[in-house]
Amino acid sequence: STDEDWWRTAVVYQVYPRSFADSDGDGIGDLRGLIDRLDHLALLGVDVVWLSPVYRSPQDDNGYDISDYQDIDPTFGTLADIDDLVAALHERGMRLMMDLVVNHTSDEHPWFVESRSSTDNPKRDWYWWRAPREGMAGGMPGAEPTNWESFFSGPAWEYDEASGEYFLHLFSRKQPDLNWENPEVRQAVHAMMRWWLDRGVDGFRMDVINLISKAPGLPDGVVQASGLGDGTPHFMNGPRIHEFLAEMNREVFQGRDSKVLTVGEMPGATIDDAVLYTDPERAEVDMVFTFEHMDVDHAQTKWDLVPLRLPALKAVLGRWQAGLADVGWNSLYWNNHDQARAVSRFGDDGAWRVRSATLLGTVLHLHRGTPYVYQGEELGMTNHPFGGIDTFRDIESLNHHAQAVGLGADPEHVLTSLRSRGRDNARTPVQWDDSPHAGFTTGEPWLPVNPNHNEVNAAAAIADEHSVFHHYRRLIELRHTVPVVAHGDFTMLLPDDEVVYAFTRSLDDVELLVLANFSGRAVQPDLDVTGWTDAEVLLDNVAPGSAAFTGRLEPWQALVLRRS
Ligand code: ISL
Repeated sequence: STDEDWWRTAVVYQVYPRSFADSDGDGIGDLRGLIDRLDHLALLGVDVVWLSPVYRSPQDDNGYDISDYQDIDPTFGTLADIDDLVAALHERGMRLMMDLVVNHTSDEHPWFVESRSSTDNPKRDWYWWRAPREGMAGGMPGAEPTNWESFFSGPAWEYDEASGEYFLHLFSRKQPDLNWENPEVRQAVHAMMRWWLDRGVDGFRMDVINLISKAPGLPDGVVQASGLGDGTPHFMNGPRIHEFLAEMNREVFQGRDSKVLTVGEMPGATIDDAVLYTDPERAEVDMVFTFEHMDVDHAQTKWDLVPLRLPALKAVLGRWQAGLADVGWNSLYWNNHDQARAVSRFGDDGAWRVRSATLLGTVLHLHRGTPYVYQGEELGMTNHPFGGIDTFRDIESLNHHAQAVGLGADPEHVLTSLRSRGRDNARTPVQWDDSPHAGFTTGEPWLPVNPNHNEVNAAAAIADEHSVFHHYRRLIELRHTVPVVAHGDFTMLLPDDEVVYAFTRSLDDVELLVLANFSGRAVQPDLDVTGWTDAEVLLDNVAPGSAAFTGRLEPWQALVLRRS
């Protein structure tokens, strides 16, 4: 692979700084805490750190509401700490990818403060301001300019008494949407991005970037069970999105000394969209985060739980592998700061925690694309045993609970979904050791540490060669050293099997067979295994490890076989 293509063999590690490591005892993670723990990441072997937002922010959505793009929130540290982080990462051969949150700002950002100050302020048009619906008084229920529902429950419009107009917020009311139709907005964002690259950062993860182009006229959406409209057809992959991304690429990334790594977070992007977004010839972004595989275990909304059916998961991931085989590139993830812990969601976080966590890692990391590891995933961290609503902190969960209970839902039922799918599951502190707050902080952690940290922690995992940590370390090493893992063709096998996830990878004369048993009982995969029973076992998550494949898989066993 060429210099320009280094990222095709890379593995990215996501740090959610609030929950990673706290250096000053205030109970909230910070940049110094991260810098002090970089040896953990170097030992794991990752190439890139994606850092969730550390910019100045009122923290309404834990930093995804930014009030100054060119400063660090005092909770996390200073610009000097970022410079130190970049230097410390580069020293260890790793790179830094910043979170770029430019669909919206905080309502406390000076741009919005000015925009709100009067209808003829020069920045008025930097956001989406609209009069109340014809013939209705502003602030009355139903007077919102469109019927769109916010991602965080309730209407996507907030009434501003002073000017008698509404502003659009697809997320919380403290996250007003920027108006990308206005060229000054785009230029201001580009300038800010260049400033970060000049400072030494290596890439951007772009928050909900496929929502930045809204359909002119802002049409109403189809009314949902909530009584509000689904606006997504009018702002997901909107009319000017490709133009905006190509322009950004031209204005910010081209002509730089080293390649800037980019990944677009894109809810609602189809494979066809993703081919366009990630076609290198079109020069938009390197890869996108799809949400399709995150939707397989829920019904209408993420809160309507349905059990995982393995064929549905395989169908989605298999289609993305095939769809981006010739043009474009996949990103691969089970976890991030918005999702429940994968081992609790798709594995068995009880008796088979280590087995199922290592199985999930094996399946994901043997796909073609760039794998992302979310902090704690490499330790097999699990969902947290949340209690009542007062134990949750996340605005998405709190708003959903208030709305659903307000509409008459059974509170216990709502809590069951929150406990299983709430974003706080991903946000409990990283478990470093078995000390009282798991070595995360000397103070009171902002969200409690999972009680299982006595058993599940980094110190214990590093000391145990059969741990989830060392399995992930081996997976990352395979991607770096075995070309078929990064570059080989992908073929899904047994699409209808409810229990076995099986596929091959091939490059030149080398072929891999990956077999994974998603169940707690031994199985015989329904495959013709001729030619595989004497293949080399490249990786096995069952200690002490198979000498050869016998045709049978142990509970939650995952095997990688190689022949040439
Ligand atoms: O979490 C979600 C579904 O499980 C989504 O509603 C989520 O908000 C969406 O995926 C967008 O996420 C990103 O933008 C949000 C922020 O709250 C998330 O943390 C971020 O990843 C608004 O900036």
